[in-house]
Amino acid sequence: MEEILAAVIDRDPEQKEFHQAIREFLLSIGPVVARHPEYGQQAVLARIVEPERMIMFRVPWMDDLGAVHVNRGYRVEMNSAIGPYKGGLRFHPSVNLSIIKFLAFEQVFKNSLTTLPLGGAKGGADFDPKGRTDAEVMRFCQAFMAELFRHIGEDTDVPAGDIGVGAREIGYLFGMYKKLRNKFTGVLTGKGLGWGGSLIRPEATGYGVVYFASEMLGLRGETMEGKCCLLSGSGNVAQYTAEKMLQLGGKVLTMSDSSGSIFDEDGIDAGKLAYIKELKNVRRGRIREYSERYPRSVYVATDPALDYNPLWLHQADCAVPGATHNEINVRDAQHLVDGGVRLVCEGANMPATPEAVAVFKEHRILYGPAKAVNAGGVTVSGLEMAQDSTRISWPREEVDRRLRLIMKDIHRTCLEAAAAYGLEGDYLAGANIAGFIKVADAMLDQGLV
Ligand code: NDP
Ligand code: 2IT
Repeated sequence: MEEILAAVIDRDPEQKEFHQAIREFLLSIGPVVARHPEYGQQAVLARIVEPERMIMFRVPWMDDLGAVHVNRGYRVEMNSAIGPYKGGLRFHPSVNLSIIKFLAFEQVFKNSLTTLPLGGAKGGADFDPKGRTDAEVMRFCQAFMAELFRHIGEDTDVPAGDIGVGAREIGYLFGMYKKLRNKFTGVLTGKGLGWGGSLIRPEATGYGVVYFASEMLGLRGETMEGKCCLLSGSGNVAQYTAEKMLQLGGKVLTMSDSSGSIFDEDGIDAGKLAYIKELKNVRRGRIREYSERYPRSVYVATDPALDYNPLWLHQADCAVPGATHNEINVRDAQHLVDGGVRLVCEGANMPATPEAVAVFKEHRILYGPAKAVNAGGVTVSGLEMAQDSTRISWPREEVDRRLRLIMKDIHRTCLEAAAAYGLEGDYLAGANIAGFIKVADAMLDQGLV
């Protein structure tokens, strides 16, 4: 394990997020490799940490004033052992190769857990959609797809949304792909309902988070009913996590964006959530406006000088980070423990630092890792692909039923895989082990390719 990690670091010394994801994964996988010498003989680990293909490209585009901008586009095709490459696209100024590689790596094992035939990939660009007009976003998406189209396809690589890529961007990307290829296929997921999208896909990640959390609570004879929850983010994942929590009788106290967070002691109810959806998805405004609309709530602006996030200071039963990676550090984790939180479910990818995860473990917090907890999004993407290829669309209830069954299955699989290695109740180890074994066995079956 140490040799593999050292080689990864040596090869790309600056890719900190990628190292973090690999380190966490290798810590869980040690006992599996010890029990399966064939993995070592066939260098499965050395192969699995190296992307099958990395594409980086120039994205030149023109803003509304006629100025030319140049962004960098990425697609990291990590592993196709169990299916075509699959994973989201992120448009955010922080995007770099390290972040895309960590996300692609996590996606491999997440997709493996879904029970569907999906390989792992991730892509995006260091483009900031914030403050851009629809016309500018359209031109950027078209320029991005003008290169990406030659690398993807419904049986090759199927991108979807992630941070900064939602229904609007998927529409523009799909339109350009269709024009260039002269083919109407399920090459992207998260499409509009009238043109090949699946019901429940917008809701899927957030709903899946709460289905998973409910399974965890269920083992202790508890439900979401009456639970107070801290949520971060106010995008796709956070909105639908909140919606399902409310439906199951939970109380949502906080949400945030990169500028700050709101705390509403009365709870963010269905009406207030509808306001947030309109604010974020239609007006593309800031969460600060919530506190102006609902003056009993409190807004706290992000302070870069603080080494903790005030959002995690509030007392609650559950916490769901739903914004971005490393948003919970060791201090935040301690604040959550001190505030009475007993369950942490990761909506975002790698939102807790390794030190924060150690705090959860030490205090025996029920901790659900991202690659299991947030797998509902890509699960319904897989169901969208199935519907596209058969040209049939399933009713809402059918997609939701399948999503719920798969989240239940992932929960059970994590526990069983952990128990098989004497790590009872360790969801993190279980997710890594179960996700890995399926991919590793497929790689062995298929030889050195
Ligand atoms: P959105 O773009 O819809 O929302 C992202 C939210 O997180 C926004 O509120 C945004 O605030 C906030 N945010 C983003 N970056 C930062 C940052 N650096 N610091 C503080 N806040 C930040 O994205 P999603 O909801 O789709 O994604 C959220 C997380 O969930 C990501 O980690 C993503 O990888 C993960 N995920 C998404 C899935 C999906 O299906 N969409 C599936 C599984 C995981 P602001 O508007 O100010 O930028
Ligand atoms: O991180 C993720 O799982 C996603 N952004 C969703 C990927 C997908 O292909 O639906």
